[in-house]
Amino acid sequence: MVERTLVIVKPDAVERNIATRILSMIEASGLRLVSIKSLRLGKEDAMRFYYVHKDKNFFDSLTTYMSSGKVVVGVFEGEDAIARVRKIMGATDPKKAEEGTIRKLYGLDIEKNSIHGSDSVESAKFEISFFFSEFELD
Ligand code: IDP
Ligand code: MG
Repeated sequence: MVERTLVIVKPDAVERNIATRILSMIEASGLRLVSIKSLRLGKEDAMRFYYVHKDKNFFDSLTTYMSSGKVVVGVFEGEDAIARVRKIMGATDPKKAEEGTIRKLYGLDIEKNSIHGSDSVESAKFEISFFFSEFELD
């Protein structure tokens, strides 16, 4: 199925000037970059975005971190885009991520793991519309 997925290059990676290097790895896999922008989330925005994790013990730290600096958000499209991006990202904890994945290469720790990618069709829909309006998604 042709899908769209939302990617966030997280503050740790933007700060180290490796945002486009990371996005290039996804483009190189054949997925099409539909839309892209750079912005800084407020704490409240980050809390809304990560609402599913509101009861986790890392929620406060995660949302503080995600609002600590600029992020680059992008939408990628292609056959099975959601799973393909998750595969290129690697496991949540960089220490457990496969060789050659973005998190293995660039992630600093389980929180500052350089990239977010949607995990389902439903979350992709919510996450894409969180950041992008219809006229940015042609
Ligand atoms: P995912 O990003 O691989 O889908 P999730 O479990 O959805 O992982 O967690 C969302 C984000 O929350 C992670 O990418 C990471 O930044 C942070 N996170 C997840 N687990 C932990 C943890 O145990 N400690 C600190 N931060 C965490
Ligand atoms: Mg997740």
